[in-house]
Amino acid sequence: MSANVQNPLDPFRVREDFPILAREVHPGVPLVYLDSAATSQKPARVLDAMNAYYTLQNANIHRGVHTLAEEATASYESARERVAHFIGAASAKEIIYTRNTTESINLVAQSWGRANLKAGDLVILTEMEHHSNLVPWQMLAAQLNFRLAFIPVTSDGLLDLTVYQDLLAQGPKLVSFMHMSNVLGTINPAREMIAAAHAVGAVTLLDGAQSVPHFPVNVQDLDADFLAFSSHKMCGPTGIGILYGKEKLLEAMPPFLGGGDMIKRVRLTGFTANDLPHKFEAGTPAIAEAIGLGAAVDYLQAVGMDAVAAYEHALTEYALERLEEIPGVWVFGPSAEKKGGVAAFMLDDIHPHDIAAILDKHGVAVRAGHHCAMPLHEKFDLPATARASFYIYNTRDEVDKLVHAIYDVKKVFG
Ligand code: C6P
Repeated sequence: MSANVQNPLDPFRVREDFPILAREVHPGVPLVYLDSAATSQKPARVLDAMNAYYTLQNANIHRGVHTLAEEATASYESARERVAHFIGAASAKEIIYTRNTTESINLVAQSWGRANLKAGDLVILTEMEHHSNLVPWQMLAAQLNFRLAFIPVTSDGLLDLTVYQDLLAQGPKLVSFMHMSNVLGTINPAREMIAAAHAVGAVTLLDGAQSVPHFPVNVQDLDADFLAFSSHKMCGPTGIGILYGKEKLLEAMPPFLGGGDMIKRVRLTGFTANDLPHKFEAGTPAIAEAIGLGAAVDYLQAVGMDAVAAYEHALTEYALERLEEIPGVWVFGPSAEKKGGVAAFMLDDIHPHDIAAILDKHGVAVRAGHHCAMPLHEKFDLPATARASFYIYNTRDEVDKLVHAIYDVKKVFG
């Protein structure tokens, strides 16, 4: 049940914790899972924790005084404490459970945004954002009439921070950006960008969907006002995400969704909102998923986030070296030292969907498409890319299999 603790990380020992990695995807063809940026695989300890909840504790939370309800509530809240500790939050009150990163960002837009943004205001985003950090602001801007401005992406896949400085001089109310790009792999200088935003009085939202699973992220060190991330990309289940917010900001924000659990008192004429964090958690939440997330956090902490980051960095360096050896391969984004474990690539003029379909015959799972970053692809005039993404259970041998399979794609297309 326990994580294979090690430092440095040994991927072969890690792999033993993930039952799915033992399967074949076609007869005699083992799975080479290179799609963890879309969703990670889950270790047995996460599956076991969720199964144990349903088998032994299943009850609704915060409502009953019976033993099962008390145990389920304790498990649910204990997971929140562990998530708070994992990202260095000052208190578990600052951890709001949502459904995913997307909902976390929508919560900030609909609650903080509606209360604080008005016509003529400026919100800064970047050209590399995932649709989750574009569309909620576009929807709100259309209603409230504030302006959106975008930090450009340079040809080498970095944010143009000179333009950022110019935009900051216009006095934005909010700066919302991704910590690590799900396409370019770029790791943005979050601490510096947040400090610069604070210097002009702007609030900051960091999209940590691709950072929190892959390297140590400490909200107090970064001084992030909000941080959004998803359990399913960090060894946990789908259906649960996290919004971290500084207590002072969350206290001042109106509730997002209304209903049970988010209230202290309801009269026919109105209601009094509950205390944090429950004010933002309306209705029966994803209880088993929160418990699974708690187990995922325990797992990653046992492996060690420094070890995770170091291992993935070395593997990504190796993968980029090997990919760039292949004639006709072009990898999108910056060089390895500025990049996390993502390699989005083009191969000759072969459509990425065809690449992905042939790789699948070799058991190699990659994602093909725009990866929910259409504006970024459009900027570079790319209809789509094929993307391999790495996590703690991937090995050099799997990178070699990817490379071998790409040569087969070249062969098929002559
Ligand atoms: N990116 C990918 O394959 P959700 O779907 O809400 O859990 O996460 C949204 C999201 C937000 N920001 C970034 C940087 C992301 O990478 C994602 C999810 C997946 O790249 C699915 S589109």
